[in-house]
Amino acid sequence: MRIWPLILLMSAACGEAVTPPLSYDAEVDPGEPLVEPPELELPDDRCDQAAPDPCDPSPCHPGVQCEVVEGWGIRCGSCPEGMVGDGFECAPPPRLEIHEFDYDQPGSDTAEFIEIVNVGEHPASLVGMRVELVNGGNSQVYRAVALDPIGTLEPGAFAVLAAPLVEVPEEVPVIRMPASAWLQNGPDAIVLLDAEGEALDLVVYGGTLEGYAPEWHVDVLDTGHAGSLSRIAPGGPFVLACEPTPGRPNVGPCE
Ligand SMILES: [Ca+2]
Ligand SMILES: [Ca+2]
Repeated sequence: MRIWPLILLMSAACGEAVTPPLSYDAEVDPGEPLVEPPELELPDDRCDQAAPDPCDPSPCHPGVQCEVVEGWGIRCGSCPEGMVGDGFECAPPPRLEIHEFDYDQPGSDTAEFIEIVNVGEHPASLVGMRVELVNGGNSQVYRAVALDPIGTLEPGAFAVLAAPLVEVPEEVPVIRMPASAWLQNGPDAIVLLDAEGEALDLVVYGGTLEGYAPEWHVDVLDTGHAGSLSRIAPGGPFVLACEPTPGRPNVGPCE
Protein backbone atom coordinates (compact mmCIF):
# COMPACT_ATOMS: atom_id res chain seq x y z
CA MET A 1 0.00 0.00 0.00
CA ARG A 2 1.45 3.35 -1.03
CA ILE A 3 0.99 6.28 1.33
CA TRP A 4 1.15 9.78 0.00
CA PRO A 5 2.94 12.09 2.46
CA LEU A 6 1.57 15.54 3.06
CA ILE A 7 3.71 18.60 3.59
CA LEU A 8 2.22 20.20 6.69
CA LEU A 9 2.93 23.81 7.44
CA MET A 10 3.44 24.63 11.06
CA SER A 11 0.92 27.21 12.12
CA ALA A 12 -0.53 28.53 15.29
CA ALA A 13 -4.07 27.86 16.29
CA CYS A 14 -6.58 30.50 15.30
CA GLY A 15 -6.50 33.51 17.60
CA GLU A 16 -3.21 32.44 19.13
CA ALA A 17 -0.51 35.05 19.46
CA VAL A 18 2.66 34.40 17.49
CA THR A 19 6.09 35.71 18.39
CA PRO A 20 8.34 36.09 15.37
CA PRO A 21 11.88 34.83 15.86
CA LEU A 22 14.45 37.38 16.87
CA SER A 23 16.68 38.59 14.08
CA TYR A 24 20.23 39.76 14.44
CA ASP A 25 21.50 42.75 12.57
CA ALA A 26 25.26 42.91 12.24
CA GLU A 27 25.07 46.71 12.13
CA VAL A 28 23.60 46.87 15.61
CA ASP A 29 25.98 47.48 18.42
CA PRO A 30 25.91 44.23 20.34
CA GLY A 31 26.13 46.29 23.48
CA GLU A 32 22.64 47.76 22.88
CA PRO A 33 19.75 45.86 24.38
CA LEU A 34 17.61 44.01 21.84
CA VAL A 35 14.09 45.25 21.51
CA GLU A 36 11.42 42.59 22.01
CA PRO A 37 9.34 42.41 18.83
CA PRO A 38 5.61 42.99 19.20
CA GLU A 39 3.25 40.01 19.31
CA LEU A 40 1.27 39.49 16.15
CA GLU A 41 -2.31 38.32 15.95
CA LEU A 42 -3.26 36.02 13.08
CA PRO A 43 -5.81 37.73 10.88
CA ASP A 44 -9.39 36.70 11.52
CA ASP A 45 -10.04 35.80 7.87
CA ARG A 46 -7.33 33.16 8.12
CA CYS A 47 -9.08 31.67 11.15
CA ASP A 48 -12.35 31.50 9.24
CA GLN A 49 -10.82 29.18 6.64
CA ALA A 50 -11.51 25.51 7.27
CA ALA A 51 -8.50 23.18 7.16
CA PRO A 52 -8.14 21.79 3.61
CA ASP A 53 -9.29 18.20 3.13
CA PRO A 54 -6.42 16.31 1.46
CA CYS A 55 -8.98 13.84 0.10
CA ASP A 56 -10.95 16.61 -1.66
CA PRO A 57 -10.18 16.30 -4.48
CA SER A 58 -9.07 12.74 -3.96
CA PRO A 59 -5.74 11.65 -5.45
CA CYS A 60 -7.08 8.08 -5.53
CA HIS A 61 -8.47 6.31 -8.56
CA PRO A 62 -12.14 7.24 -9.12
CA GLY A 63 -14.36 5.24 -6.81
CA VAL A 64 -11.53 4.21 -4.49
CA GLN A 65 -11.77 5.23 -0.83
CA CYS A 66 -9.40 7.97 0.29
CA GLU A 67 -8.30 8.03 3.92
CA VAL A 68 -6.12 10.46 5.87
CA VAL A 69 -3.66 8.54 8.03
CA GLU A 70 -2.98 10.24 11.36
CA GLY A 71 -2.83 13.59 9.64
CA TRP A 72 0.44 12.81 7.89
CA GLY A 73 -0.52 11.04 4.71
CA ILE A 74 -3.19 9.68 2.45
CA ARG A 75 -4.05 6.07 1.91
CA CYS A 76 -6.14 4.80 -0.98
CA GLY A 77 -8.23 1.68 -0.66
CA SER A 78 -8.31 -1.29 -2.97
CA CYS A 79 -8.84 -0.91 -6.70
CA PRO A 80 -12.33 -1.65 -8.05
CA GLU A 81 -13.07 -5.29 -8.74
CA GLY A 82 -11.43 -6.49 -11.93
CA MET A 83 -8.70 -3.84 -11.78
CA VAL A 84 -5.16 -3.93 -10.42
CA GLY A 85 -2.95 -1.21 -8.97
CA ASP A 86 -2.05 0.58 -5.75
CA GLY A 87 -5.34 2.46 -5.35
CA PHE A 88 -3.87 5.73 -6.59
CA GLU A 89 -3.73 4.28 -10.07
CA CYS A 90 -5.85 1.32 -11.14
CA ALA A 91 -6.11 -0.37 -14.51
CA PRO A 92 -7.45 -3.58 -15.97
CA PRO A 93 -4.99 -6.46 -15.55
CA PRO A 94 -2.50 -6.59 -18.42
CA ARG A 95 -3.10 -9.12 -21.16
CA LEU A 96 0.27 -9.90 -22.64
CA GLU A 97 1.41 -13.02 -24.38
CA ILE A 98 4.43 -14.65 -25.93
CA HIS A 99 3.48 -14.18 -29.53
CA GLU A 100 6.43 -15.56 -31.44
CA PHE A 101 9.90 -16.93 -30.73
CA ASP A 102 12.81 -18.45 -32.56
CA TYR A 103 15.18 -20.57 -30.51
CA ASP A 104 17.03 -22.40 -33.28
CA GLN A 105 18.44 -21.27 -36.62
CA PRO A 106 20.45 -23.00 -39.31
CA GLY A 107 24.07 -23.00 -38.20
CA SER A 108 24.90 -20.85 -35.20
CA ASP A 109 21.93 -19.46 -33.29
CA THR A 110 22.62 -15.78 -33.88
CA ALA A 111 19.05 -14.66 -34.63
CA GLU A 112 17.20 -15.81 -31.52
CA PHE A 113 14.29 -13.67 -30.36
CA ILE A 114 11.14 -13.64 -28.28
CA GLU A 115 8.25 -11.40 -29.29
CA ILE A 116 5.69 -10.16 -26.77
CA VAL A 117 2.41 -8.48 -27.71
CA ASN A 118 -0.29 -6.65 -25.77
CA VAL A 119 -3.43 -8.58 -26.72
CA GLY A 120 -5.60 -6.59 -24.28
CA GLU A 121 -7.79 -3.60 -24.93
CA HIS A 122 -5.85 -1.23 -22.66
CA PRO A 123 -2.26 0.01 -22.44
CA ALA A 124 -0.14 -2.30 -20.31
CA SER A 125 2.85 -1.24 -18.25
CA LEU A 126 5.65 -3.81 -18.28
CA VAL A 127 7.46 -2.18 -15.38
CA GLY A 128 8.27 -4.87 -12.83
CA MET A 129 7.56 -7.67 -15.30
CA ARG A 130 10.13 -10.17 -16.48
CA VAL A 131 10.74 -13.09 -18.77
CA GLU A 132 12.25 -16.18 -17.23
CA LEU A 133 13.96 -18.87 -19.28
CA VAL A 134 13.67 -22.23 -17.54
CA ASN A 135 16.08 -25.10 -18.10
CA GLY A 136 13.93 -28.17 -18.59
CA GLY A 137 16.74 -30.38 -17.37
CA ASN A 138 16.64 -29.11 -13.79
CA SER A 139 13.62 -26.74 -13.71
CA GLN A 140 15.97 -23.87 -12.81
CA VAL A 141 15.78 -20.39 -14.30
CA TYR A 142 18.90 -20.00 -16.39
CA ARG A 143 18.18 -16.43 -17.47
CA ALA A 144 15.78 -13.72 -16.26
CA VAL A 145 15.17 -10.56 -18.25
CA ALA A 146 13.54 -7.50 -16.64
CA LEU A 147 11.05 -5.86 -18.99
CA ASP A 148 11.12 -2.42 -17.37
CA PRO A 149 12.95 -0.76 -20.32
CA ILE A 150 9.96 -1.53 -22.53
CA GLY A 151 7.71 0.78 -20.51
CA THR A 152 4.10 0.72 -21.65
CA LEU A 153 2.71 -1.20 -24.61
CA GLU A 154 -0.39 0.08 -26.36
CA PRO A 155 -3.02 -2.47 -27.39
CA GLY A 156 -1.69 -4.57 -30.25
CA ALA A 157 1.87 -3.28 -29.82
CA PHE A 158 4.93 -5.51 -29.92
CA ALA A 159 8.11 -5.70 -27.85
CA VAL A 160 11.05 -7.93 -28.63
CA LEU A 161 13.96 -9.57 -26.83
CA ALA A 162 16.51 -10.23 -29.52
CA ALA A 163 20.11 -10.90 -30.43
CA PRO A 164 21.95 -7.89 -31.90
CA LEU A 165 21.66 -9.14 -35.50
CA VAL A 166 17.87 -9.41 -35.39
CA GLU A 167 16.26 -6.55 -37.30
CA VAL A 168 13.35 -4.98 -35.43
CA PRO A 169 11.18 -2.08 -36.66
CA GLU A 170 12.44 1.21 -35.27
CA GLU A 171 9.26 1.97 -33.35
CA VAL A 172 9.22 -1.38 -31.55
CA PRO A 173 10.94 -1.47 -28.14
CA VAL A 174 13.67 -4.06 -28.08
CA ILE A 175 15.85 -5.49 -25.35
CA ARG A 176 19.12 -6.66 -26.86
CA MET A 177 20.38 -10.02 -25.72
CA PRO A 178 23.74 -11.79 -26.17
CA ALA A 179 24.89 -12.42 -29.73
CA SER A 180 24.12 -16.12 -29.78
CA ALA A 181 22.78 -19.10 -27.89
CA TRP A 182 20.97 -17.22 -25.12
CA LEU A 183 17.75 -19.15 -25.79
CA GLN A 184 18.25 -22.87 -25.23
CA ASN A 185 16.91 -25.31 -27.79
CA GLY A 186 14.76 -27.30 -25.42
CA PRO A 187 12.94 -29.01 -24.10
CA ASP A 188 12.76 -25.84 -22.00
CA ALA A 189 10.22 -23.23 -21.01
CA ILE A 190 9.67 -19.49 -21.45
CA VAL A 191 7.61 -17.78 -18.75
CA LEU A 192 6.22 -14.23 -18.87
CA LEU A 193 5.64 -12.95 -15.34
CA ASP A 194 3.75 -9.87 -14.18
CA ALA A 195 4.95 -7.44 -11.50
CA GLU A 196 3.52 -9.68 -8.77
CA GLY A 197 5.38 -12.72 -10.11
CA GLU A 198 2.26 -14.35 -11.53
CA ALA A 199 2.67 -16.10 -14.87
CA LEU A 200 0.83 -14.27 -17.64
CA ASP A 201 1.96 -16.77 -20.25
CA LEU A 202 4.10 -19.87 -20.40
CA VAL A 203 5.31 -22.04 -23.26
CA VAL A 204 7.18 -25.32 -23.21
CA TYR A 205 9.06 -25.89 -26.46
CA GLY A 206 11.54 -28.24 -28.06
CA GLY A 207 9.89 -31.29 -26.54
CA THR A 208 7.80 -32.07 -23.49
CA LEU A 209 8.41 -31.46 -19.80
CA GLU A 210 6.80 -33.14 -16.83
CA GLY A 211 4.86 -30.91 -14.46
CA TYR A 212 3.58 -28.60 -17.19
CA ALA A 213 0.01 -28.79 -18.44
CA PRO A 214 -0.53 -30.02 -22.00
CA GLU A 215 -1.91 -26.66 -23.10
CA TRP A 216 1.42 -25.00 -22.26
CA HIS A 217 3.32 -27.25 -24.64
CA VAL A 218 4.12 -26.13 -28.17
CA ASP A 219 3.31 -29.00 -30.46
CA VAL A 220 5.65 -28.03 -33.30
CA LEU A 221 9.44 -28.03 -33.36
CA ASP A 222 11.85 -25.53 -34.87
CA THR A 223 14.91 -27.70 -35.21
CA GLY A 224 17.38 -25.67 -37.23
CA HIS A 225 14.53 -24.15 -39.21
CA ALA A 226 14.85 -20.75 -40.86
CA GLY A 227 11.38 -19.77 -39.61
CA SER A 228 9.91 -19.28 -36.16
CA LEU A 229 7.16 -20.51 -33.88
CA SER A 230 4.25 -18.10 -34.18
CA ARG A 231 0.78 -17.64 -32.81
CA ILE A 232 -1.71 -16.67 -35.47
CA ALA A 233 -4.48 -15.74 -33.03
CA PRO A 234 -4.20 -14.47 -29.42
CA GLY A 235 -3.89 -17.43 -27.09
CA GLY A 236 -3.94 -19.81 -30.01
CA PRO A 237 -1.57 -22.66 -30.75
CA PHE A 238 1.87 -22.03 -32.16
CA VAL A 239 2.58 -22.94 -35.76
CA LEU A 240 5.87 -23.23 -37.62
CA ALA A 241 6.06 -20.09 -39.72
CA CYS A 242 8.52 -19.90 -42.60
CA GLU A 243 9.18 -16.19 -42.08
CA PRO A 244 10.31 -14.83 -38.72
CA THR A 245 8.59 -11.52 -38.00
CA PRO A 246 10.18 -9.97 -34.91
CA GLY A 247 8.23 -6.81 -34.05
CA ARG A 248 5.78 -7.32 -36.92
CA PRO A 249 2.47 -9.20 -37.34
CA ASN A 250 2.93 -12.94 -37.62
CA VAL A 251 2.47 -14.80 -40.84
CA GLY A 252 0.79 -18.13 -41.42
CA PRO A 253 2.36 -21.58 -41.22
CA CYS A 254 4.65 -22.95 -43.86
CA GLU A 255 2.88 -24.61 -46.77
CA1 LIG B 1 19.15 -21.65 -29.35
CA1 LIG C 1 5.88 -11.36 -35.15
